[in-house]
Amino acid sequence: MTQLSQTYDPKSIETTQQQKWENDQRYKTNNEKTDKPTRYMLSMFPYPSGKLHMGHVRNYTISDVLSRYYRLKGYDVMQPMGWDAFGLPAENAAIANGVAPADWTFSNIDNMRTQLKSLGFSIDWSREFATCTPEYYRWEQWLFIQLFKKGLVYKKLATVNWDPVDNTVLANEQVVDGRGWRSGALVEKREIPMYYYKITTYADELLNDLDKLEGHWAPQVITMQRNWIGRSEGMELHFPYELDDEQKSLDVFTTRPDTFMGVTYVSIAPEHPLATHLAQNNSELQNFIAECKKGSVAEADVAKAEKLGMATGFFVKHPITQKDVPVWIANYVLMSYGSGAVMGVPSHDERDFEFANKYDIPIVQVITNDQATGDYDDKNWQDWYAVKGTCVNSGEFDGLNYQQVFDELLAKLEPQGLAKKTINFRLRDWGVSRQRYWGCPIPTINCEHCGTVPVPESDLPVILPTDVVPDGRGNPLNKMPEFTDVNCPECGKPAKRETDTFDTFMESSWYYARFASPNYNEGMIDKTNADKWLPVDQYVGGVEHAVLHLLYARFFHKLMRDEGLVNGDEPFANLLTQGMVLAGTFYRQNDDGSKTYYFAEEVSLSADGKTATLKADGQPVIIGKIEKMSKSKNNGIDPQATIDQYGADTVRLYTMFTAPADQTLEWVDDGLKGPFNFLKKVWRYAVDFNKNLQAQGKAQQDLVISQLNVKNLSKETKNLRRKTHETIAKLDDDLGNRLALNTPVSSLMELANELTAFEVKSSDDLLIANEALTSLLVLLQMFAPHMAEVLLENLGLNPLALSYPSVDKSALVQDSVTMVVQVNGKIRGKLEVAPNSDAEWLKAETKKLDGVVKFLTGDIVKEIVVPNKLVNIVVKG
Ligand code: ANZ
Ligand code: ZN
Repeated sequence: MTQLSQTYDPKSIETTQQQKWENDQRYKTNNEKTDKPTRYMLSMFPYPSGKLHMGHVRNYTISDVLSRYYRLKGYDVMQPMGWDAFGLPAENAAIANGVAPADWTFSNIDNMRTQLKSLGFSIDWSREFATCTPEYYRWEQWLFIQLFKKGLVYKKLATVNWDPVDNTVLANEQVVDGRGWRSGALVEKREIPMYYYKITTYADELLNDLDKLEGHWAPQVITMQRNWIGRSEGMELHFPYELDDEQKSLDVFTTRPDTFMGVTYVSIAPEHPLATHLAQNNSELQNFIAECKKGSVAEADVAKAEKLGMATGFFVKHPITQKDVPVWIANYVLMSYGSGAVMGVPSHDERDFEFANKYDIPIVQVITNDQATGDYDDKNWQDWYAVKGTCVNSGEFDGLNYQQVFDELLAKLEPQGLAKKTINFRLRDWGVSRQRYWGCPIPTINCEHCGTVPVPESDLPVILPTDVVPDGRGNPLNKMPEFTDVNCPECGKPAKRETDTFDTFMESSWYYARFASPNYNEGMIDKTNADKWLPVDQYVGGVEHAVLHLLYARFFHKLMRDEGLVNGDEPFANLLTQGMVLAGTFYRQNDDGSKTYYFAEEVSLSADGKTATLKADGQPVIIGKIEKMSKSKNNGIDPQATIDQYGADTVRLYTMFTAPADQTLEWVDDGLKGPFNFLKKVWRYAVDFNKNLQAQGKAQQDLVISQLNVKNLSKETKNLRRKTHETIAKLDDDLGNRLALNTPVSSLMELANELTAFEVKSSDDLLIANEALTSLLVLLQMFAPHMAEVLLENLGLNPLALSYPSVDKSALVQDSVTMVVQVNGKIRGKLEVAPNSDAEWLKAETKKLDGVVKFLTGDIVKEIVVPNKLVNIVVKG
């Protein structure tokens, strides 16, 4: 056997190891039915942007450590990888560089695959797929057609951002300050037909099934799901009015019918039919409505926008007081929520309050409660607004609480058709049409005679042409008759193929299920394999995907379940949302208010780290905040450069060790030295250890622990043995139960410290040191798989035959513990005693110690015993 060098050189081992794993298909999933338990480990698959970033490294290392853990524990593990390959960046790159999105995407995939492989992840690469291939997206088209037939997909008009210069629809993020990002033209709103998935049909189930997620889930993720679905119980109330001699009523949705008597106006959305009607002969209202239609269509922007309104001069009747209530058109009322109309209660609703103050609308307090102190006025009204209490200034409802008013109103108004109990969801149906080239073609044909006709299943897939370079002026598919011109499948006459493509959230909504049978040609999912692997046991990804992506995937799972493709109600049993990777920033303030950011390596820090200068000119730069790594802040650390410098094992170890997986990780370049030195130390020790063994003519089979007489071991030897088994038990609990990935690394470091300080004095000692070393290396395989495996093999062990070490409980028992003895909080001695010794006995023994006696100079006022740790005597005088 060739001797390993004493110095740890990751470059010389890592690629060799990776090659070896690839050659013997080490991490290929066992798909046969076995009696082993299975574990499906999945990290959110990447968008192939071209390069890995540190967020990826952290994400995939987490799932890799856990995958390796379950492999050691004897599970059949599946850890796949693929590419979320459709999306806007490819089109933008095409516009910038004139390359076809397909070429750009596939060459990025090649780069990133190489990078991922250089990190030594135990991925089953035979399952790899990119979502932009027809083999994948055809099943998305197939499912669309099934849902279309079932009525779970429908078409309706929707408002989009329209760039009148480039003649193209813009995504919300392509609208910058109300203008098209490329043309700079003022963006307009346009109504175009789009396809919708009826996710609202599943709203109740999506909400209720959150209770089934009993595994590891961050509570805020569940809350975000709940809020996004946004179930509100409330009441629909009608305000009667007369228009053109017709009796009608304006209905509003409210969650606070108890504030009904505080209504001082009613506001309607600019798109509300009543608004349209009232504006017919009123140019001022028409202009105002047109004004409201400008700007972004994103709901978040609507919420932030300044509240604008205009009185219509029209009145409706309050059904209880019979008084006239003015109708306003307001930009903060969404047409898509409730009935597109709101009863304005400025005294108890924040938005109404802002609106009423702006337009001098009366504010009448109608709720009082004991929690709020002082009198109700403009300044402290917030104390009241969210709180349910008792009605005041409310006529017949005075003194009643929320529920009582609710019931009274219903009893009174429902028989007249003026009130109804309702439930509203904030969740909207999912608009899936995008006017983009680089996406999955929507499989429909538009026929003048037959309308929308789905592409027959036998004609699937509708293949997206890939030799196309978009120029930013509309969807290039529209200029390709070879794509658009078809005969209608129903009447046979000439028709046009749909050129819209799916929202790219679609591909990421079911990839987790496809991984179970990635090459299956007979259908979307092969049920047998899906049953073996689903649900995903552990999903890992960024919290930014814990709202929409998660919701859509949960929705798709239910759709596929109802299609008979998968079992179970939920796609993911556990979700670990990892924290962001942050780094420090350095910048200079420019005259125009902008900032110029510098890379950390361009800057020198003062000794105390409080000031910094630019190396280039020696002039000061400002030390900015520690922020998420990003291109715009020049604070991204390139994983490749770090791997080249330290090796993948150190990078993996560092990303796991530096912070708990679900918290932010503050990247400090110097921080890599700690884990690197630790690996060097283990390397050196293991190489020396093996040399010594060989010198003694010993091999692993001569070092069998069962031959040992444990009772005769020295205290030091017992301590090392205990440390070994404590570490084995600790990691098992950390990784298997607590999902803690940072503390295992410190435990391994502690074990390595004890081992390297341990002196081998007897053959028994050698057995114990060997046990400690091999356990350390087996466990270290999860974090630093390359070097650990090389060292294990060097010791003559077969890595394929190794499993998670078992804990010898008897090794955990301590014969004695060392307790610290203090007087008035200062250490004055030590006691070597049996574990869990009696407290009274301990107090007595303490007072016999020479080191202690001389400090017992006054009255003993208190004696504190912390079991197995400490005795503290408090003296006074
Ligand atoms: C009167 C009121 C008084 C309200 C009060 C709240 C507090 P959630 O809980 O999100 O369902 N609302 C109803 N339809 C709306 C629309 N289309 N656009 C904007 N706001 C609308 O919110 C329900 C509340 O949002 C409703 O209850 C209504 O204001 C407003 F002290 O009615 B409330
Ligand atoms: Zn037709």
